Amino acid sequence: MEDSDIKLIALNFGLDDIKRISEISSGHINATYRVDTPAESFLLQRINTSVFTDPYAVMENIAKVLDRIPVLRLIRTVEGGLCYSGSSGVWRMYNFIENSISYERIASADMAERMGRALRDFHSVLSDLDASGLCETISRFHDMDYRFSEFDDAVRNDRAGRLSSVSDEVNFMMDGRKRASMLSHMYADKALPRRVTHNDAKLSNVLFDRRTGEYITFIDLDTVMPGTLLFDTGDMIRTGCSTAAEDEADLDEVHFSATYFEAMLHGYIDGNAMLTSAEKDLFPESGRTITFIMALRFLTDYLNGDVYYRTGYSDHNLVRARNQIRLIMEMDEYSGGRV
Ligand code: ADP
Ligand code: GN1
Ligand code: MG
Repeated sequence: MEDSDIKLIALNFGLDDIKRISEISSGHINATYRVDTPAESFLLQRINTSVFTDPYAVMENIAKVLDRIPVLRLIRTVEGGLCYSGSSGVWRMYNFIENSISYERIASADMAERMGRALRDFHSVLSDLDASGLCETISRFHDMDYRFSEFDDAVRNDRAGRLSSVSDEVNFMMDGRKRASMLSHMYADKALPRRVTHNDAKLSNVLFDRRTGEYITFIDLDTVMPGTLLFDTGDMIRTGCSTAAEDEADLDEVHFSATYFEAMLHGYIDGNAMLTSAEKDLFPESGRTITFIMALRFLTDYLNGDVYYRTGYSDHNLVRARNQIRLIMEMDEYSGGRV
């Protein structure tokens, strides 16, 4: 979008003296801009309304959660609303957290432990928020039966004519269905506690302090809703225990780091009073499950012709899917295939 369009949108949040606008393109879903004024900086985001079909419900959820996370603030519109809706879409604004940085890969065991603590503290601060007071912003988001039905549909229709080139990956998904569905079935059967969870708890959705390395906060709260905390530990393990970014094309770079895993788990469990033993026992499996669901979703999007995730080049979703499949294999090698 042109700077002049962004300036018009920012006016609705009371900003009329903008010095600089810079796009941040790391996320896969929303459009994000840093907006600098002489006094302070802001984060302006267009909510992807194809993905979040009820953006007002998303904003209501986020406002409830941010009541407990003071470092991240929603900037209200001049009319007092949680977002601005116009011909260019639905927009929201946060304070820009200065001296912060997000990462695609963990760089040390210390950092892995801090990631674990970031998730522990996020869960803990929301632990007494009533999950039934939050709406489900994307229905059946982590429901493996739903994800497989979308995958089956993509295979059946082969809309982009890509099926014949990915038969190994498709077979890997089909063969792994039963084990990958276990957690989602346990959650549906109420064998796991229903809690307020992030549901997109990947490493790049954590801001760290550039100067101290300490974590600042989880961001990207669009999918905060009821869930099992294993969906979050799973995403933390998926992104924090891989030695490569999620879209690293050189699969020889993709390994599961036992050192990061141990450090991350220590950070998450240390002083954590809310965990049941069933939850603790399933930590390793949660990493495998969420890595599997991502492989499935990336492959589904590849088969559908790249209609969901933002992609940077034509095989991007396939590279991501292959990367996640390799990570599952590496996890299995580490665990000896145990469930
Ligand atoms: P998406 O939903 O598309 O993933 P995110 O909300 O994760 O978008 O934001 C994209 C990136 O913008 C983040 O990875 C982070 O680097 C940066 N970012 C987001 N919110 C803030 C903030 N309040 N302050 C500073 N940087 C932010
Ligand atoms: C998307 O918005 P972003 O980039 O943080 C996706 C997640 C996936 C992730 C994979 C709403 O997250 O579910 O885990 O990409 N978000 C949505 O990197 O689908
Ligand atoms: Mg994000």
